[in-house]
Amino acid sequence: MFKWFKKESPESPDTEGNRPQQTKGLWSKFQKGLSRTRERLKEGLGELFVVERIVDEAFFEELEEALITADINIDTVRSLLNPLRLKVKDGQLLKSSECKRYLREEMLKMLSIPSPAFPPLARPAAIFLVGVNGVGKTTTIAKLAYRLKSEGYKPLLVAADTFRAAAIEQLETWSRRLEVPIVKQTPGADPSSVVFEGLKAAQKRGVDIALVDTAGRLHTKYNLMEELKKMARVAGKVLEGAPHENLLVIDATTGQNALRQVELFGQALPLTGLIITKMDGTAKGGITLTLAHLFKVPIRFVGLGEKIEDLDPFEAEAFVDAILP
Ligand SMILES: Nc1nc2c(ncn2[C@@H]2O[C@H](COP(=O)(O)OP(=O)(O)OP(=O)(O)O)[C@@H](O)[C@H]2O)c(=O)[nH]1
Ligand SMILES: [Mg+2]
Repeated sequence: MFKWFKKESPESPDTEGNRPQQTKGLWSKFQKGLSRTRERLKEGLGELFVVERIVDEAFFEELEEALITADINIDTVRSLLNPLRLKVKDGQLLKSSECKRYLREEMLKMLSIPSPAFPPLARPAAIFLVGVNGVGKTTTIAKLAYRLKSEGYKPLLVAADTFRAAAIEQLETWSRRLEVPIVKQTPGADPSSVVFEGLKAAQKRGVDIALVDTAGRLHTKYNLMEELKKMARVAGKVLEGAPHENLLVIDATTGQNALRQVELFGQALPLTGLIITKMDGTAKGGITLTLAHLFKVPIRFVGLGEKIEDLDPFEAEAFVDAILP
């Protein structure tokens, strides 16, 4: 069975530097999906890494500016460059190519946050997807259900976004297309009651993973965040330890507002990971680094397109290779 996480998959290149076939696929998807961020960085970097030179403070300042244009925030940029600046201050002569190699390593360190195995081991496991409006929660649930099903797991969709009839219909459409069962109630029903019914059904039907779709909500709306907490409490009453994952979905095109979203959703629920969607449509992929740096919440998946197979496990090395021109 295909393993989703790097610890379990043969990710390292062999002695000739060739990557295994499966990893090559992931690398090229990241390359393609993140091309706009890479282009933006390339423009910003200009000649910085083209002509080999010994780096100085002026070089660092230019590099700083270039990284900021890809939506990496200033604090993150400084922590990336600090170790390099220190080397130079200590009198080391650093070539621009070495600087690039160190930068890559610093980025990798920043992104390498230990994350639990996916899917969680509990059976059934309950996974909540939460986030503000339109970030791609429902689509991502469908993509996850597709992945899980093709891995031989039995997923179940729980339509706990009862806010709009269209939201339930959207999930129903996926349920039919993917031939994955769904638990739903009528529009306007209490989302916690759908969670209760959904997780009970998951238990009864021997489902492996219940994927709970939640309504988009503004992180600044107190009542909506309280509703989310209630849904989580109800889940915990049905299944021990549930929700086993609270995944916050972030739209990469959002930019720096994502920071506030992680902060406030994180106050409502213990976030076990982030899913960053719409990486393919933006030059702002650098936000990924800032989120990892400031919150230390692992990035679990990235959305690299609109198709059902366009959700990939986050791979720090593939990401860094894809954004650094
Ligand atoms: N290009 C691209 N589009 C995406 C990606 N993920 C989701 N989308 C698109 O984003 C739009 C919104 O997706 P939804 O899944 O309905 O978002 P949502 O968070 O469930 O929205 P609400 O339930 O209204 O809060 C759809 O048009 C999706 O096709 C992605 O990774 N790349
Ligand atoms: Mg939705």
